[in-house]
Amino acid sequence: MTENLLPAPRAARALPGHFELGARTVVDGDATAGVVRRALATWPLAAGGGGDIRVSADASLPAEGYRLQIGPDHIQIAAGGPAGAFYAAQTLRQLAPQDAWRAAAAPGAAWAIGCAEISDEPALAWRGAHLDVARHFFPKAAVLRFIDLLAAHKLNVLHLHLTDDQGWRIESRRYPALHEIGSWRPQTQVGKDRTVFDGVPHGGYYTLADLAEIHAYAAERMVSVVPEVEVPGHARAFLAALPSLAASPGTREQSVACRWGILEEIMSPLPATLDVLGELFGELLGAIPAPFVHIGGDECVLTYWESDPAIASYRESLGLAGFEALHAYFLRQVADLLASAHDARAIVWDEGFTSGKLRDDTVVMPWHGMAIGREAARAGHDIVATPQDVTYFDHAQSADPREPLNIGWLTSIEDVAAFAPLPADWSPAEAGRVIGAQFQLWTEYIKDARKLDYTAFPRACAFAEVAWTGKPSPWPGLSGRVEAQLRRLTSAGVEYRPLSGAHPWQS
Ligand code: TNX
Repeated sequence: MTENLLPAPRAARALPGHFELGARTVVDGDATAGVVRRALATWPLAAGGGGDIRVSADASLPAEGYRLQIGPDHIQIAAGGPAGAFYAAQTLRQLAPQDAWRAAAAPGAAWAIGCAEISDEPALAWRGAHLDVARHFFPKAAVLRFIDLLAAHKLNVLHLHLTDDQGWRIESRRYPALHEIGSWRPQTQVGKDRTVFDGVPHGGYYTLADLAEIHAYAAERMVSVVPEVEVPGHARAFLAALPSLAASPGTREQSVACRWGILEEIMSPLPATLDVLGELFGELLGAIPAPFVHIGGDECVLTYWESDPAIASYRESLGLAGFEALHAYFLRQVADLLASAHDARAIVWDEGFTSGKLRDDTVVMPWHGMAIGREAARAGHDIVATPQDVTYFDHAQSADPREPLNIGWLTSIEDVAAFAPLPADWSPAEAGRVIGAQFQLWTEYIKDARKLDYTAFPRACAFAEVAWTGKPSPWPGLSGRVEAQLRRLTSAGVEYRPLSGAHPWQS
């Protein structure tokens, strides 16, 4: 039923009759047909069915746009490009019975798909999900499954937060200490108490081959991977492996962090750090040839810069007024390096923008709120809307005492549905800087894939609607379509939070 599609298409009209989709259905057409054929090959099609699906490129449509005409004997897909064809296939799967979301076919009949005419395209180019694999490591299989779920929601960016104080998750052939020492910690803080630890080692990292595989798997599903390497702060794991690159050496902790929060240890901004980062980006971007690379820049305590004589005189030699300006200068250098060596654009959290002048093409993620995003947009930066009050899914889903341990606050699905990534009072020039929106999954309190399911869904369903349509989709109107999507996720085996609240075993 077209009214159960999520995200909602631009225009849809149900028609009489139905098409029978099954193993005997043939996919043909031009080069874009391959995308649809590959998608169908992963579906649990029942024996039987028939008819054909004709796919063709239509240059008058945007790359991610498509037109889907379902008749009783033929399905016609016109796609702006491979992404459009892929999204047409996702829509088709949502129009099938919920068993279409299983991994293999239960014995049964071909799927009856109601005849319809749909024309669709996204409002926002960047429809992202951020996953912190540093605080807790998520094995490759969990990441691949997450990519499948993003693609099913027509989301197209996976921002992987690969490094932080508590873990470095990237193999380095040049500096193996990074994955040997930086990828694990002996124990982890228990709950919110920073003085109590569980005594259980935690760790893991992706080899460069794993990262290349994640990138390729995502690309087949029209998802771009944006790797993040945090500089210069949130770097305890990096500095545990490469202690000579720390500011104020000798005065600080020299181990992978076991507790959460803002820690003082920070990379030195001297050229030696940039040289090493340059080599590491070479390795990383060899595996993931990403056009955007996130370099963090958030929550930096600059005390160890101030107390380090070499860094203080470096700042003076550059004629920079203060250490904040040096922070911006350092981010600018990393961004220059990415641009010159890899033709990649840097992304920073908003502290990068408030600390001083960035490279003009640096993208800002305004996590402190849309007001900061607006300032960055006015200053000429592209932004991806990431305000923590609505896009931080590590916040509690409800005030119900049954909610499992979370970082606090409250971000309900209603809040997500009401989110306006293009605020009504922004000028067209300001709104034109919003390249998209993204939800965040920080994993201090998300230890495994089951809790990840619970935390991500169903808020990600509401988010997908907002990101695809570019505007709020008030909850009462959206709820029926989210319920339909949750039936599909049930078939897919996703352990989401039921709309009525946590199951006893999820609390
Ligand atoms: C702030 S958002 C952080 C993260 C934490 C998160 C928890 C940002 C750029 N920094 O390091 O995980 O809050 O919500």
